[in-house]
Amino acid sequence: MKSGFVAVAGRPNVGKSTLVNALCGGKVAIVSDKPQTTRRRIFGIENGDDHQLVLADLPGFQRPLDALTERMQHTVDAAFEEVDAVLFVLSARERIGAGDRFIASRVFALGVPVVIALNKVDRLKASHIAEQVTAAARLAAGPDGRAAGPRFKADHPAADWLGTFHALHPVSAKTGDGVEELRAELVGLLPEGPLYFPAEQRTDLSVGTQVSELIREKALWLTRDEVPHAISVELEEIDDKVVRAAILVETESQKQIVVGKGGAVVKEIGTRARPEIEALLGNQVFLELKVKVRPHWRRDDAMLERLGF
Ligand SMILES: Nc1nc2c(ncn2[C@@H]2O[C@H](COP(=O)(O)OP(=O)(O)O)[C@@H](O)[C@H]2O)c(=O)[nH]1
Ligand SMILES: [Mg+2]
Repeated sequence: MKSGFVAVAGRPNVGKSTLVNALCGGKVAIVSDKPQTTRRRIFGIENGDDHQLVLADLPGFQRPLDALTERMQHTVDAAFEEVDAVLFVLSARERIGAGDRFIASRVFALGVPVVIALNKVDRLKASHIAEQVTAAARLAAGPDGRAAGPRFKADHPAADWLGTFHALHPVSAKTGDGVEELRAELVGLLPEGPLYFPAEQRTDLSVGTQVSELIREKALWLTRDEVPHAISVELEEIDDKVVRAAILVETESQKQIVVGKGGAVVKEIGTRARPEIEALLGNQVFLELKVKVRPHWRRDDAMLERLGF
């Protein structure tokens, strides 16, 4: 049995969560076009006959601005302490630049193999993909052109690895192109080990947290500017018939946006979330959503504890 943990690193919006879902063969992490969609560490678990691959989807590296982002950054630092490999995700659709180099400097210093996934190659010209592969490979070299010095745990199965990154895979998390090969690559890096989670489990999040996250995902897609950052979801009741949840925002004007004209926005959030919640729970539910103002919840330690951060 091979088993182990792979941390997923990369700039916001490069498709880390989408890729974790694709690698796990089902939705474990919510996805949106807004930064800071991923607020907590989520394990996506992929089980094979001979392996268990645990992917840690993470908030992006960021400068802490408030109690929430400070907790998020602490989660990221802790997650990188004990991993067997890192999956470093880049977007082929954007210029590979300073933000990627900053993350490269962190992941190449960890001393574990780094697999680069060049994501979003769907509908891109082959010549453009080739250029981006070259730019991605260059990330492994320091400013003086020398390799960015990986240190290796001597007893690691890939200890004879000589390059600066272990492998580079062009993929599309959206279409699934290249995902199978990437999964095999990651599994190949895992050491012999036990089952860390029951073999039928696909994530470590509780059902309640998964439900809250699905509601938050729909709210993120339907709002913009500063509103997505201010949204959190608190589950108030869940049983086999009813799900009651509060969408928390920080100000009265944000509340108006999330409620919408005549309640249209919050109604749409419910309409989009309910089928996915029902699929998760395996039965039909009555979904009741309220929008509540909780000033400064992002700075409120007691509130953050309640929300599970
Ligand atoms: N075209 C394309 N879009 C993608 C792909 N993977 C992710 N996306 C989109 O990129 C955005 C950010 O995705 P997400 O997984 O939340 O990124 P994260 O912040 O790195 O976790 C979403 O709008 C996704 O639908 C891909 O392979 N191709
Ligand atoms: Mg994410």
